[in-house]
Amino acid sequence: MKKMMMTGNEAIARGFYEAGGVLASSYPGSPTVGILSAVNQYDEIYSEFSTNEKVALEVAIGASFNGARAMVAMKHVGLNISLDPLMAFTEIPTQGPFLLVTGDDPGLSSSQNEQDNRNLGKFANMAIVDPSNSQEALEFTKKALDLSSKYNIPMMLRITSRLCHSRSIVTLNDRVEYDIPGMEKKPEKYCMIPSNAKSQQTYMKDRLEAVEAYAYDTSLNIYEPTEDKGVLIITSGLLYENLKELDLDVSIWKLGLIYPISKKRAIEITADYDEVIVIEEMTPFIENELKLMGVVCKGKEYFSLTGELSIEAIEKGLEGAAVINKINQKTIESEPVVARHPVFCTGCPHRSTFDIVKKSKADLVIGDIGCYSLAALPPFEQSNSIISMGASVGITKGLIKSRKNNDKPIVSVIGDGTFFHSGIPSFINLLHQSDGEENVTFLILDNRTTAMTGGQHNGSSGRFNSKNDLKVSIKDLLKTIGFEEVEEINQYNYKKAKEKINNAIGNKGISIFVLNGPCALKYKLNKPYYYVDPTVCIGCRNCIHTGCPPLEMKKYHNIDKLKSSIDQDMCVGCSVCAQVCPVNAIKLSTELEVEDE
Ligand SMILES: Cc1ncc(C[n+]2csc(CCOP(=O)(O)OP(=O)(O)O)c2C)c(N)n1
Ligand code: SF4
Ligand code: SF4
Ligand code: SF4
Repeated sequence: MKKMMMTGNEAIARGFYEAGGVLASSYPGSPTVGILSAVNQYDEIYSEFSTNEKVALEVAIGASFNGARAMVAMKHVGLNISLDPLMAFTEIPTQGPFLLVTGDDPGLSSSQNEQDNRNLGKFANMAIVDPSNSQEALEFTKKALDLSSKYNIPMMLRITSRLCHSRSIVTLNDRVEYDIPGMEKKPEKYCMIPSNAKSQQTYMKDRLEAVEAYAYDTSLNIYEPTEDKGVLIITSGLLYENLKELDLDVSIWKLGLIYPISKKRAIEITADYDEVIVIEEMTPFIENELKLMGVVCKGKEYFSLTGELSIEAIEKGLEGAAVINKINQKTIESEPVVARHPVFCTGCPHRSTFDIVKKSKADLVIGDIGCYSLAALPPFEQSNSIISMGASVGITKGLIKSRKNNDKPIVSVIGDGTFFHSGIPSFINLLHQSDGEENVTFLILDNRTTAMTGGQHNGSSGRFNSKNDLKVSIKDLLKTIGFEEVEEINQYNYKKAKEKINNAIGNKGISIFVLNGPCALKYKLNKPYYYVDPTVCIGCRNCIHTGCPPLEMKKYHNIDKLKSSIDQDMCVGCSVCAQVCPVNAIKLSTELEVEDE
């Protein structure tokens, strides 16, 4: 049998392939973005990054209605915007096996919040599996689809960031094909009007009870008893692997199916022990489930409600619970990680925008989610709020409609990806709402990609999916919606962009600019480099304050004062530093070559 090293994300993709998956949809977001990229290699599966998570979910629902095996994957917060269709869909007995993969992010490695979607899975009456390694990610994907098929229940596979990205060996199997029966013509089942929906409530309860009965001796859960019946640890997911690293002589009940848990089995197993400790990240989900069953256990008394539970954190928690002294322990010490501050890439188009905004008279800058969120950090520090994708426009409206000193200028920022994801309704909500007294400058940063999540295509990329070309002009769209004045600006033309943005900030009314510098990384900006003439440089550091990585102050031979310099191997020639220099000390290398000749 073939074996391969795979990340958790790749293993889920493989599991879906082997399980006869037909359609996989997603919206990019860490940590699950890699699932769809991996699914893409399997020709048997139709896959798409949809416009947002709600649309992705709806596409997967359509395939499931058709009787096909469907999967939708999203980051944890994506589930929030999908919740409306999800809550109605999960009431319906599942036709085609359906799997929702949620990527939770304990420790917020790349998210605006920590959110434990096990609670949302339960809230939506789904059964939930929680794999511990890549092999389980593959197997649980297949098993979840089988359970969905057997019990007509929509399944959730919950995975966390570290497992999505870490690699371990998986065994591969062949794909199994299933018939696709087509959508049943049963409006009483699929039309969720009150009279139809009422009966589904009982059905949801029944099918969860059936899965709970299955959970009694499921192979998804592993019970590892030891001789000593002092302590039982109950855990799931990657934490099981972390716990095993401690090499403790202690009984473990590892749950793979974390909801519903078999009450009968939980009571039977825990009854043998003096003490039951639950180890889980974020909320006390398993702990509360057990307590509802009457099982006496402890968990969050010893383990943090926030962040990842590393091997050290588990060890510390078990020490706090006075468990670790009762058992022989092996301390693992991990290397400290050196923190690096995130910055815009070399030549990033967002750099000039925020340099302009920083030097402007803007009173507030309302940010949004994308690479441009980095503007909240040094050297720019230009964001007064960042909440969730697409929220900036609505928040801006709330501010202007509730302010007395309304003429204080606001700059409101949104990227193209975020505009298409959820910004459009907010712009419509703003239409014809201006009394001319407010002062808002909207900057739509159209870098023609969804850059922060790895450069996926979106409506303005010019290639929306692998088959069809699509280039939605944000300017034309906003004009069609009804905004009369929308202007495009080239962000790399710093001086012109600065003049227009400052002019808008200096005047009342709503101004909308689409700033259209392509993402330097995705579109591989690579122009002749710039260099600093130290004899002209006055050391003012204007260029340094743009934060472009090739720039640094250095000591030149025979010059006392520190002067700026550019690492020519790194510079991609965007010209922004040259344009902010007050004395034209930064010059284009091609000119240098001409001079040399
Ligand atoms: C609801 C939700 N889904 C997905 C994400 C992950 N995510 C972070 S930024 C981003 C898109 C950013 O694209 P864009 O607005 O074009 O900005 P860019 O990164 O290109 O500058 C996405 C999808 C998220 N934060 N929230
Ligand atoms: S990925 Fe693109 S948009 Fe993001 S920081 Fe880099 S150049 Fe800028
Ligand atoms: S020209 Fe200046 S700002 Fe642009 S990439 Fe080179 S060093 Fe950075
Ligand atoms: S902006 Fe110009 S003068 Fe100022 S430090 Fe940079 S190169 Fe020197």
